[in-house]
Amino acid sequence: MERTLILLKPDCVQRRLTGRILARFEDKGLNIVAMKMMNVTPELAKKHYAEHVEKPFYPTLEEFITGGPIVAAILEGLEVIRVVREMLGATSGLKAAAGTIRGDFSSSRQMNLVHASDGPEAAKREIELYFKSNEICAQELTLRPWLRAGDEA
Ligand code: FUP
Repeated sequence: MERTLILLKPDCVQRRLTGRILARFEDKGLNIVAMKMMNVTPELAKKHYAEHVEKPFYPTLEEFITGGPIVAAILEGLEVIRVVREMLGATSGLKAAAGTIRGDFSSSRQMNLVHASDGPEAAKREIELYFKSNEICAQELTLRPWLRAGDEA
């Protein structure tokens, strides 16, 4: 079982898409094991986007991600890191395939609604950046036997 960090970014919250987008992850059968609304500070933004801090687009990216509240959550499921990235689609909403979250709801490269960890190392680092261990509510859903077969781990 794998975990990934998602951020419903300020555009998602402002456009009142939070519920609809969380519903897509719930519909898929993923487990929400932690979730909170919060503000991203410039310090947190620089840690989160460490690989982009020196890039020309970083100042507007920081302005955007700190510009309003976000909803951070940890999703759990089999191969969840890849599954969630595929559900989001390509980084730019203009390039993301129809049927993906960005393809259906975004027409922007920056305002692409949702962040998701892009690999196991990023997931570990980002989960620790946004959540303390006592904020994670590990749980086994009662409908688990109806989501996948017992031998699917
Ligand atoms: P992703 O992994 O899909 O979130 O995308 P990246 O790590 O490549 O980029 C991180 C964020 O920077 C994206 F959400 C979009 C933003 N970005 C820009 O604003 N301008 C760019 O030219 C590239 C990325």
